[in-house]
Amino acid sequence: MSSKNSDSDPYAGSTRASKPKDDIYATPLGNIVDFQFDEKVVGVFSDMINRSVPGYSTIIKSLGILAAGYAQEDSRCYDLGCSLGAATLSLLQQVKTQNCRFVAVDNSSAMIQRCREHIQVAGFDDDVDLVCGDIRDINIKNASVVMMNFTLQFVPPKDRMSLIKKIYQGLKPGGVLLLSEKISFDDKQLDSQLIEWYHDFKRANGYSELEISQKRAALEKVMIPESLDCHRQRLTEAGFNRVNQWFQCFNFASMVAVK
Ligand code: GEK
Repeated sequence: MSSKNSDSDPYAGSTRASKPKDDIYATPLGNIVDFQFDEKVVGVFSDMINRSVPGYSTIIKSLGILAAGYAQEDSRCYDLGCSLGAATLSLLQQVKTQNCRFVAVDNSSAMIQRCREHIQVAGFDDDVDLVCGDIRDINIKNASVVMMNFTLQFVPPKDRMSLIKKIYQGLKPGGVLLLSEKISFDDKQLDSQLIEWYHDFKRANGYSELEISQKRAALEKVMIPESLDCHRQRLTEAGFNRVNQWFQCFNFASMVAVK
């Protein structure tokens, strides 16, 4: 895999590289509807995720570096819940293994459309299969790398075990699942403290109290965080040999699970 885009910005070169500001929750909304990855969100997504996920750009860059150590010849690398393709682009820039096929999946057609533009502008369209579909329904096979970068938290908890088992089955021996999630803490005091620090992070990034509270209400039923212990137990029960946490900033964590 040749590195066609050496810039640290995964979307560098894209005509859509500018980041329109996320002001979706800046004015009072009478009725707060459940959060959706629709056209409106897609238009501001790059700004939204960079200002809302602590360590996001570090995680994206690190995913490429980690994946490069696990990608196997003649295998597939999956990005489940790819959004605009930031993690896929990081892998495309870092993975040098021969005959790797990249599969990026998202169930938001608006995301997939914009992701396609980013992949094309970066010159990687021949290397990536873009799938608009639910990650609970797709087949995973011959995989050496599977990424779920802040996606599992949007899958209903009752479906998470079967999804993790499916990923495990689709991975080759020595393959890896790279999982990032917002996390909760069983200790209520600690949980509240981490949420408060996280809100401080959002304030420092320019979000108002109104934006923070309205977004929180919109996500309440849609994004369900779990504890690190819960993730570890599920991954181990699914069969993963080694589970390690490699990153945490406030209540956001990244794990690596090896088959
Ligand atoms: C990144 N990984 O930039 N099937 C397919 N896609 C889904 C599903 C599902 N069941 N549920 C949610 N999504 C990205 C960021 S964002 C995280 C991931 C966030 C998709 C959804 O459409 C969205 O694009 C993505 O998962 C979650 O590294 O916004 O906090």
